[in-house]
Amino acid sequence: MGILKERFKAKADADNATIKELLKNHGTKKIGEVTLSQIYQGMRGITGLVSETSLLDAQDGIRFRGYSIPELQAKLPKAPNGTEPLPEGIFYLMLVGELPTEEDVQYITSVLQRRSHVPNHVFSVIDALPLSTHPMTMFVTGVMALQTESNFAKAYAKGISKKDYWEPIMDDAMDLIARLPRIAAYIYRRKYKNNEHIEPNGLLDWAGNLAYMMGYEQPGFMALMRLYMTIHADHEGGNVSAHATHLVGSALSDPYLSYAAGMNGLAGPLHGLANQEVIKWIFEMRKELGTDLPTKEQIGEYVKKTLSEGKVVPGYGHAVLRRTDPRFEAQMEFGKKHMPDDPLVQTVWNIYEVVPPILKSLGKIKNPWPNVDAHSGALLVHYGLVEYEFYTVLFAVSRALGVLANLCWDRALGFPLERPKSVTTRAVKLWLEGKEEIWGD
Ligand code: HAX
Repeated sequence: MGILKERFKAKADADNATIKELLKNHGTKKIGEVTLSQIYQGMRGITGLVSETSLLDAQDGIRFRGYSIPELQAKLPKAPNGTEPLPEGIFYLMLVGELPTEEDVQYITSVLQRRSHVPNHVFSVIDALPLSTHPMTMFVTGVMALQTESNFAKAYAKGISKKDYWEPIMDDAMDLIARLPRIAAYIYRRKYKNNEHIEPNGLLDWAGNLAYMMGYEQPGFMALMRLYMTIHADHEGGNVSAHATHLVGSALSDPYLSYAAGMNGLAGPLHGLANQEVIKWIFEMRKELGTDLPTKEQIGEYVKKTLSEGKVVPGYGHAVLRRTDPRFEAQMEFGKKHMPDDPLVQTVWNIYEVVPPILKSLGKIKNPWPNVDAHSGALLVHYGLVEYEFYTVLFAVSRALGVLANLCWDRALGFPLERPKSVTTRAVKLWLEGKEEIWGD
């Protein structure tokens, strides 16, 4: 057993004991009440999941094991001469619950390098798809093809004991994380770079190697990838991608199946696909207005037009946050440092000044502030990554760190099959008339 597994097991044993005690003493305590509006409106605010890796506060933003994004930028180990945290570090933090040392992060990098081989059939499966296929469809198809490699599926077929599930789950999680950059870069080069591929560079860290295999060797882009992969990794348990991965995993579907399910959710425009929608929307605005740097007045008119057509302003709003997303702020800082004069980045900042008051004035939007997706594309375009349909694949590679760390915890803590109760409107009406027995079983 490697050091990562040893540390994880020690923490899991301690946490299992804590949870047992907690449930013994407080298991019947109520944590909230559920209203009829909540069950009809996307279960907002219903506490119904445990997700150990991060916690989202409406005002504070995301905290990973208690650490905010600025704290992590300061405290997580960086690449040699690098300025941004290495995402291997946030994975360690989510998995083990403690900040990693430089050596811990180097260890994760080397484990991921060792596990990164992608079998040929995965590329053949991707190659069988038409070139016009959306990159997220190619990506999830590649992940599904990789499922042949699942340690957990094989161990389960052989009859592994429930108490040992976590170990092959962790092996699958590490293998999958190690292999995703290769799959993502393969899709990028196949679709956009004449099918000319770049072999991995065994000396680079996980995010640096992704940049390298995609064909982006500029130090600025590598730094951006490290930041990007760190800040997109997790956003507590209830968002669509995290929740779907956790839900499917609760049926003991292996990590490949569970992660693919989650990423199908990330591919929706109200979730991760919003990053492509933002740049598409800005490009369309620039085309329509005939300028690369629209004025605030022009942006305001364009926003009103978007709303009048019954569409959302992509990159704005959030189901939980009630402030500017700290992940937006981290990217804004990166922009100020590396490309303050870029007209597209400046347009993103102008949109930030214009959109919130307009959304507020509608009176129905709970959060008029930008989310993570409002900024990411403009930074990528700056380095030449203009193929915006690919952006959600980058998000998916990063999100693997959080949702797969969570799957390890789900199995280590023995969480059961997830199965909430649903109702029909007929049953609700009868219940309101006082006929409660109609709920069924
Ligand atoms: N533009 C226009 N209208 C918006 C809006 C926006 N950006 N955000 C919310 N609204 C509307 C909703 O559509 C809803 O309208 P109706 O009552 O007419 O249906 C109303 O305002 C109330 O919505 P809400 O309660 O404030 O927001 P929700 O929790 O229902 O939805 C969303 C949260 C993120 C889905 C929403 O804000 C949205 O569609 N934003 C644009 C898409 C986007 O940026 N998604 C990425 C979110 C972050 C993420 O997951 N990244 O991966």
